[in-house]
Amino acid sequence: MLRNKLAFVLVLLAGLLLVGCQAAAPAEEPAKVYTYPDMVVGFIQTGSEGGWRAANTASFKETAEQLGINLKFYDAQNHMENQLSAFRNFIADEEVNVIVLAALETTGWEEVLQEAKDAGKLVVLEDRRIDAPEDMYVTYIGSDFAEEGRKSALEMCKLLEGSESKNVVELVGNVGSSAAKDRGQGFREKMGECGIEIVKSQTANWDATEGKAVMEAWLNETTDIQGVFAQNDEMGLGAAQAITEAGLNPGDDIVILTVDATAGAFRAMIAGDINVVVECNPLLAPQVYEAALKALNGETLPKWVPSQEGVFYAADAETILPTRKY
Ligand code: GYE
Repeated sequence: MLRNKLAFVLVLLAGLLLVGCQAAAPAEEPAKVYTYPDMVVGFIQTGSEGGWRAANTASFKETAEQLGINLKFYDAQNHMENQLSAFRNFIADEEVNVIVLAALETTGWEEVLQEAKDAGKLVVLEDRRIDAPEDMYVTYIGSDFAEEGRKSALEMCKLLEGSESKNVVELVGNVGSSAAKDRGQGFREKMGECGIEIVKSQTANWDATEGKAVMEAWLNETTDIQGVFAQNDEMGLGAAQAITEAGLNPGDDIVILTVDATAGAFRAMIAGDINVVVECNPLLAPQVYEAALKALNGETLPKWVPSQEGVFYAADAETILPTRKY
């Protein structure tokens, strides 16, 4: 009898204790569900080096406005040190919860990425990939630049079909960037399929004026050039000017292939100066903001979401240009 009473008291005590603890333990705060207006994005842009970049910047500014995102935009004017100091400023900015980076170069990021991680800032890469461990950033949203290079070589093969020699000159983007490295590597992977030889290769920093100057210098040395592989539209437009001023016909005596597909390249295709354009999509903001919001709400994302892109030909340029957004 006594034993039963004792057992009952013990059970009662245990029960009270449990209730007591639960009453004492504060109910766990439900996790905050972030919405776009909760996002404060520190955006580090490369600079403003041409049509593609202008479209990319506009995509981020306009989409942030539409979604009610607080965007702190920084233009690094194509200086890596500016990007690094802006990155640290955004880490120190308590308001900022997401840092978006368009990296000028692939290397030099691990230290600041670790600082961002320690400070609880999410980092999303847009446009350009970097060489850093994947666990140091949420995801990379951008193009398959190597694939753009491979496509460019195969299209150049078609343009030079039947040509006795296939001497191609390459106008390269800014040294150290993933876009320049990967496009060049992709082109070299496929150029052997039709015996293309890269006889000259030099950076023109994505710039029309520099593209013109570099092409002028090459044409002063030799006119035994059958094709130009310009890693972006602006450099190709500069090369076309130099070819014209050398008394040759761009798009005919020397074929030109560019990458990006901005409106300027379409107009040059219509004018007959450029033959083929490989697309690179700059309108990445909606995907980037969506990814950042998912990550803020605790979702794990694939590390790379490649953009879908096409190839455009001079013959179709007039019809397609009116449909283009940039
Ligand atoms: O091709 C060029 C720009 O990173 C994909 O940068 C981008 C490149 C683009 O300056 O026009």
